[in-house]
Amino acid sequence: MKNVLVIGATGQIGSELTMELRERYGNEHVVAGYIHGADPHGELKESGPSAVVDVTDAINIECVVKKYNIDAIYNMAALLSVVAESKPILAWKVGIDGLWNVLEVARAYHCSVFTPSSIGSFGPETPHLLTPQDTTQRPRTMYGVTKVTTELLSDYYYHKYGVDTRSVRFPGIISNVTPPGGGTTDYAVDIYYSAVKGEKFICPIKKGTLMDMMYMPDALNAAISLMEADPKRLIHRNSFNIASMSFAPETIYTSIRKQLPDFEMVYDVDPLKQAIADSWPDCMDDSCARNEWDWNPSYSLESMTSDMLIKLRKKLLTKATLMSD
Ligand code: AKB
Repeated sequence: MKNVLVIGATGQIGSELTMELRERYGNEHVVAGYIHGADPHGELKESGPSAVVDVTDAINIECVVKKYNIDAIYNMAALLSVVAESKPILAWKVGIDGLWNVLEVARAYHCSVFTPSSIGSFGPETPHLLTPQDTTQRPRTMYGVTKVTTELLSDYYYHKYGVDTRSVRFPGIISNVTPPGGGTTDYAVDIYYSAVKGEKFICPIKKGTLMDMMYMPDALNAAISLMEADPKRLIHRNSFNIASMSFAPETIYTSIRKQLPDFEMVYDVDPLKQAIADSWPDCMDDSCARNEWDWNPSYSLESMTSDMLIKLRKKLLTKATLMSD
């Protein structure tokens, strides 16, 4: 049986990834790695082992890998695109110095490693429509610089040392569990919270701005399926384009209005977020992922909207009931 360590297990993707891995591999086989101040709570804390894992501390990572006899590491620690622009040195330290530590430990202890890349690894010169798997990657953000470096360093460790590194380029991820923090695509999560709370949504991204997006269950499935894929079929490794839906703000707004006709949205464009969004693909070509490891997403915008609204209503109602007790 595999033993898995998730680094960044209390973050937006890490928290749900840890629970999904526990479901598939057994609770005791999946360690939730977190940093002080972002401790796990509730089910995440109670359902399985957890340990402090600071990605910038190689000895700390090594101790946890040794203690739990880890075979696979999901390295989810990173700063998102907007926050990385205001903290570029920290973004590099966590994203790249951290990755280097993970790869060195993986090399010594024969672990496989998943480290996500992103649509942020592309830049203004990249073809925006059906962005190819192998194409120009000259991002102008620090987030993008760290993601391209992640891809290159991960491939380097595979070719040079045989470390089994794998990665996907995540689109904006939409979820009803842990909110994202500091990303360009966060608006596509925030809009659902405003809709369910009955508040007017102020959209920071301009009408007509297309970006790839994905519902969390598909994102989790992508990461785990790639890690479980037959290595003989993989022509690419770091990193695969994956896509499921691409929309602009007015399209997600219309999708929500079909169920909540009184919901209102106005625009107040954030220039930094808009510049980043404009430099990213409109929609990626994910045929390599489909051919090499059978990637096939389940959710469309409409099915995601239905599920998000049901789950968020329930979540906010439970929260309100708990507060009134
Ligand atoms: C962000 O907006 O920074 C992230 C991403 C697309 O990688 N959600």
